[in-house]
Amino acid sequence: MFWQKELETLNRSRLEALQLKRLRETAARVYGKVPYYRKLFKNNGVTPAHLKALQDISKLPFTTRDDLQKNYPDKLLTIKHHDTMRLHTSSGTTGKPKAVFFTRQDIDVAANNIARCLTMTGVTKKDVLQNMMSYGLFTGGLMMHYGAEKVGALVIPSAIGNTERQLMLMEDFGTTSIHLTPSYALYLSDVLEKKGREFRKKLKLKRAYMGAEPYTEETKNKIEKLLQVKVYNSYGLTEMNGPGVAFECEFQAGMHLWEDSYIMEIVDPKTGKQLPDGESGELILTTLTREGMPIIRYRTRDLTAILPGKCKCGRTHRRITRIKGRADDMFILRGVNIYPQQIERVLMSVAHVEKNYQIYLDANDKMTVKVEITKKLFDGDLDKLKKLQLDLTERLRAEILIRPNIELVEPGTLPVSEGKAKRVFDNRKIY
Ligand code: DLL
Repeated sequence: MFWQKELETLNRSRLEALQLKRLRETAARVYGKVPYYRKLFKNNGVTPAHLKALQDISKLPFTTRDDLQKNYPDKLLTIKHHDTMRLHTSSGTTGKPKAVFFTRQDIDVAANNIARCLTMTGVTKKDVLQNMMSYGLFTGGLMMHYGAEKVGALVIPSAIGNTERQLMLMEDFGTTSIHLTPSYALYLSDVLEKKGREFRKKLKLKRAYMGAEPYTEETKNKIEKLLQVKVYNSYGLTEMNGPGVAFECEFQAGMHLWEDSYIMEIVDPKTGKQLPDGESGELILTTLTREGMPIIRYRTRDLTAILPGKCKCGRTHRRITRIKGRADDMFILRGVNIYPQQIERVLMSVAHVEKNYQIYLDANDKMTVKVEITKKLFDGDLDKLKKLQLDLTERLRAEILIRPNIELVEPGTLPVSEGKAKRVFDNRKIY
């Protein structure tokens, strides 16, 4: 099923012509209205007039997470503050978050892309979609909500948590589709299993849209079996409107990325050089329809590849593979994006803690931080250690919103690495 058949199946030459037109408009807009972008363009010796063909995008500068943070809160806006309608921020950045503003039109385009995603997997106005992602600054709640409403489905904004109540709502209101993170899906499966087969038979559940975190094909298969649903992969990021950037269709052979809204490139994460379809590298995205805060060549740091060839569904928008990893050291734990530097900053602000630390993530989504204490404290009394442990736990919880286990270790126990230290030991096998 199609939401906008003509646009979704537009032949490649028309689609690329549309991309070029929109790229030129977007480049002219940021060049004319955002001093920071004008400076970046000038540093690259380029103006919007250099964009003669789609390939000329490689002449434009990249935008990084750092650029967004430097321009916090609103210096990348191309319009007046009062013409924006909504703010979302990305979780887990060191220091200030990445703030993204939306106009009415921007929200409408984002919701429309989500409507395409849901429709291609069979959702209609007869469906009931229970949105189990947090509502708030995170895009997984509100953006999906708007997209599902556009289709006309009944949306239950249940948000994450309170699993017994989630199951009650599913039963009472005949939920057919759920939207959730893989980590919450695993938890939900556990609770559902405990309720027994008879309870599952009462539910009308058919599909689960899963994203916001990396997960493997194995996890997907496991959840399909436990929840008895079809799981569709959904990729997106706050900087690019949140969910609805790329999504699996009914054939589930990669995720279609909506190329009339974004130009995608795959580059070598080290050199920034473009790679051909089929090769893995870092995904770079340029917004083509954003009014309030367009972003040029954004370095997502997500590793993937463009799948060559046509999809059986007839859509011409190319597909990307499941996300294969990150080009930086960010990890996502229970839906929260975390950078090791955040943890480091907290540890370094506390007395009696050495510079060396390690972060362990285990299969049950638990996080343990091993922290070396100073020699001086090690000679001291044990009560002091308990206090320090508690203090560190609380401070970290306030920073990353997750309560870690703190393991204090003797000075000199953690290996001192030569070169780049390995801080994160991810035993969850998610890629
Ligand atoms: O996670 C937006 C979203 C909400 C996507 C709901 C899908 C569903 P952020 O919090 O900004 O936004 O995190 C974006 O999450 O750069 C990836 O590293 C990761 N990510 C998102 N979806 C997937 C996925 C939302 N399907 C970051 N597979 C991205 C792997 C994903 N990683």
